[in-house]
This record gives sequence, C-alpha cells and structure tokens, in this order.
Amino acid sequence: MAGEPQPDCLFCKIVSGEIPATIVRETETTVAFRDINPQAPTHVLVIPRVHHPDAAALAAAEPGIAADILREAGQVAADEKIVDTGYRVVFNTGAGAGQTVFHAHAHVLGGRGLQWPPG
Ligand code: DGP
Repeated sequence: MAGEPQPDCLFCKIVSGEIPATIVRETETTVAFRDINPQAPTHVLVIPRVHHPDAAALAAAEPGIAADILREAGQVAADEKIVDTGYRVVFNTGAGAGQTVFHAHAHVLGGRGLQWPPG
C-alpha cells in the first residue's frame, strides 16, 4: 500500500533504525541525515518517514508531508549556516536524472560555490 515501509528500501531502514545514519533533525513526519557520499561541505538528505518512490509521488499522495520536506530543508540550511551564502535543494527524479534510491528525498547542498546549470 502507498506509504507503507518497503522491506528492500534503504531509506525505510534508516527511518526504522535498522541501518545507522548521522541524523541531524527529526520530526513526526521527516528524518534528515548526512549523505554517505557528500558532494559539498553540507550535504544532508531530508526524507519522509512514509515510503513513496519520488518527490512527485509523495506530493500527489501526501502534500502536507511534501511541504514538511521543504520546510525541513530550510531548517537544515539554517542549522548549517548556509542560508546567507546560498544553498540548493535537489530532488533527483528517475534513474536518468541520477536517482539511485527510490524513496523520496531532498538533497540539501551548500557550503561551497554551486554551478548552474548542474551536470
Ligand atoms: P539519489 O542519487 O538522488 O537517489 O540520492 C541518494 C543518495 O543517498 C546518494 O547521494 C547517496 C546516499 N546514500 C546511499 N546509501 C546511503 C546510506 O546507506 N547512508 C546514507 N547516509 N546515505 C546514503
């Protein structure tokens, strides 16, 4: 059923605590933790506790939780003190765009200059 934990999902296992992660923030609906392969001095992932395969599916099914993800991304940026220098919130969607974990997540990247367009 949509939103239910998926047995083979890495991020569901981080939500449940089965796989450890460096958690920086938690709410009733979200978990934020450091990316295992950081691409910038700050690289934090913000995920919903519920399982949806990507951000669009999450927003369609549970728009309030999609909004929680965006708010938490902003809180992470504030906590990391990267608001003034600028930061990026990225939702890779689909393998062709670099998505490798099919549990919705926002990347919060900052702490260095970020080029546009992204690669
Ligand atoms: P994406 O490529 O957009 O699906 O992003 C998935 C991210 O997840 C990628 O940047 C690396 C990160 N990641 C993969 N496995 C783990 C893990 O076990 N722990 C943590 N903290 N991050 C992980």
